[in-house]
Amino acid sequence: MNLASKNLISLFEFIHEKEKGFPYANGELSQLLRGISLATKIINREVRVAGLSNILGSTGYYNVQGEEVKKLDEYANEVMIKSLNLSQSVALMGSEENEEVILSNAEAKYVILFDPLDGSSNIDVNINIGTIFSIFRKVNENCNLEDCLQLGLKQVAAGYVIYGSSTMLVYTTGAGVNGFTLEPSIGEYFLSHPDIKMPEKSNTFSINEGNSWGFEENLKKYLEYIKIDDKATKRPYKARYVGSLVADFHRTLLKGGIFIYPASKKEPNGKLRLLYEANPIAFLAEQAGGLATDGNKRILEKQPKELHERTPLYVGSKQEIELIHKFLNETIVLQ
Ligand code: AHM
Ligand code: MG
Repeated sequence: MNLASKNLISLFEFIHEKEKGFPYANGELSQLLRGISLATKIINREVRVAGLSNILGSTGYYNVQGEEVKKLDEYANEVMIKSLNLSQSVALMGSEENEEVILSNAEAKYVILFDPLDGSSNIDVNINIGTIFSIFRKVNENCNLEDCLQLGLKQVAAGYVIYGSSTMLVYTTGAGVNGFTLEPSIGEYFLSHPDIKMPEKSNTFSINEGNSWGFEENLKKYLEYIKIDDKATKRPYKARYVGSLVADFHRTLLKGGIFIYPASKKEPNGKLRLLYEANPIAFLAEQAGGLATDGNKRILEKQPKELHERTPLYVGSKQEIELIHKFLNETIVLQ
């Protein structure tokens, strides 16, 4: 890459410009995003050599030097926590890997929730994985769990990093969605996907259909409908399912379509977590012109009750979510 010949905008230049428009901005949010950026570059480095560095395997195993080998998701969690502590910009953290909230800098004004390495079952088979984060302003001076249990609507920023064929950081602060690609040789994220808009309609669907025996009847009817051959409505739809939320959502964000992780007999509340999976993904989807619901209610309006609460998730192109809701509400009856 010839850096000198291009008009490149780094993540930090971009954040700096953005934060000028932020009410109460004092650089703390920039500092927080810097913390995430640093952590994800370190995680990226380990992900890229995962097969070589002997870092894969179960916790408690020892490598040839006799050092304890950590699973990559636990490593990613430690890196996120250390980096965010160093940034001094969060009062409280909640992680998929920690049962309880983690106190950081009591003076800081932000709360962060994150899944340090999502899709971890895909690590061993070299398929895309990611880090997801959701940021709130704290509401209590003595920050506690309640500060994490805010409506998704109150998020001040959210995003993810996808460790894919390239590494990208995609985030929103409520004024559109922007994507940055990591230039690995110099370790900097550059703006590569400005103002991302999700196509309003697209005939791609993404769901683990292996669980369909336990889906509600209306969802089964929808799945039947989208597989019927009909040129006018671009059916049958194309099936795409990676099994990493970040990867399935990233494709849906750029190309459109629908991603569903529904409630089922096996998982009555779905599988995905409201606070650090569904909420940030829903914020990004809406900011890009898409929609996100739990099949009934808008995700961003769900009142969380627990840190690790699960929710069904229907997210994607506006018209695709509207279509599936017609099935779920039984206003379409399949002929
Ligand atoms: P994880 O946080 O333990 O990695 O689990 C979440 C992942 C999501 O990335 C993905 O959408 C989903 O689980 C896939 O689940 P399934 O294997 O049931 O289809
Ligand atoms: Mg996860």
